[in-house]
Amino acid sequence: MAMLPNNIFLKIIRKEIPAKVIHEDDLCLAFHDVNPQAPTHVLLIPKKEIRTHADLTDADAGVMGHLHLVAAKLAKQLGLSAGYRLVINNDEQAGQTVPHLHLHLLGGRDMTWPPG
Ligand code: DGP
Repeated sequence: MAMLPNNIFLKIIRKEIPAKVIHEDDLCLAFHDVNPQAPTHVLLIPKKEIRTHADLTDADAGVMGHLHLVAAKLAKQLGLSAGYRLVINNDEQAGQTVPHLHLHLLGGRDMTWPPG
């Protein structure tokens, strides 16, 4: 892990900076977003270094499926029975600010569509 770049999520994976972690396993980590956009706003990240959604390869099918299953379990645990939204911002034009692939799990309020 020592050779990995120092983006903020890699530091969280390496426990170099704190986060409110609510799930961790061999493949992923989930923690509360520091700047929540909904009453519940959790980020799910693969431990594997993947910069953007567009960088996914066939080898990542398992970890991406796993992230979705964990998101569904966490949504239940967090009481989001009325609904929730999963968002992946891919690269600059979509608003990705941290260069490590992440799922936003948002819930606890009504949401509009289309998104802004
Ligand atoms: P995105 O814009 O899709 O790249 O989302 C990045 C999210 O990461 C954004 O909602 C704020 C969150 N974030 C940035 N830095 C930190 C941090 O140090 N800790 C936590 N918990 N969240 C962070």
